[in-house]
Amino acid sequence: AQDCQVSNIQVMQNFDRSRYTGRWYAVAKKDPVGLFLLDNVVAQFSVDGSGKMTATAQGRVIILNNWEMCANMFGTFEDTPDPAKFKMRYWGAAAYLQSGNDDHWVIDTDYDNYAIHYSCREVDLDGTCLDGYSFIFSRHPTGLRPEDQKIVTDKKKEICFLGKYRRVSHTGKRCHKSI
Ligand code: FEN
Repeated sequence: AQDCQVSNIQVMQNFDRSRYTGRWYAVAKKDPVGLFLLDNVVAQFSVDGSGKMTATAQGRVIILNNWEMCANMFGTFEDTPDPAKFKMRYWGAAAYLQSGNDDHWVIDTDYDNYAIHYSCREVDLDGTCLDGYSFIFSRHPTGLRPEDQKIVTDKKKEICFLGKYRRVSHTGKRCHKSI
């Protein structure tokens, strides 16, 4: 059922950004090429008075000379005709963190337990994704509920990233308060 064409990827129907607000723990991630967040990734989504979505993310990074740092990232979202597809401008609180402008698609969520995010940075000549990243989010710091795992596995397959994820640990040097 999947041809791995980025343009054919199904996203969340009738995405409701207000139900998506609040804290999400990254439980797994597929990394892009280049610099990224290592582990202990937590995102916090908000919707402001005018309905615009914004988010912050914290995560651990290791910079030159094996310095462990907590990266504080910020994102603002530009709407598109599809309510589940956004353009995200992002930047870091510290100057050494890379900034950019990525697609930000919500593939699936039940709002209360799990969410699957997808971003393709570079589409190949054949229409598949050459460089992209994805987060599996949970509302629970302990991970996904067993009943959500099959849904998530099926969606990983649909976005052609199955087998490319690493678990995101939330142990050791934590970058956010109260888990
Ligand atoms: C997302 C949803 C919530 C808001 C935001 C999200 C995306 C975050 C991104 C982070 C990128 C981090 C980078 C780190 C970096 C989707 C969770 C904003 C896209 C680019 C290093 C590592 C090592 C070094 C320098 C910098 O720059 N890391 O020496």
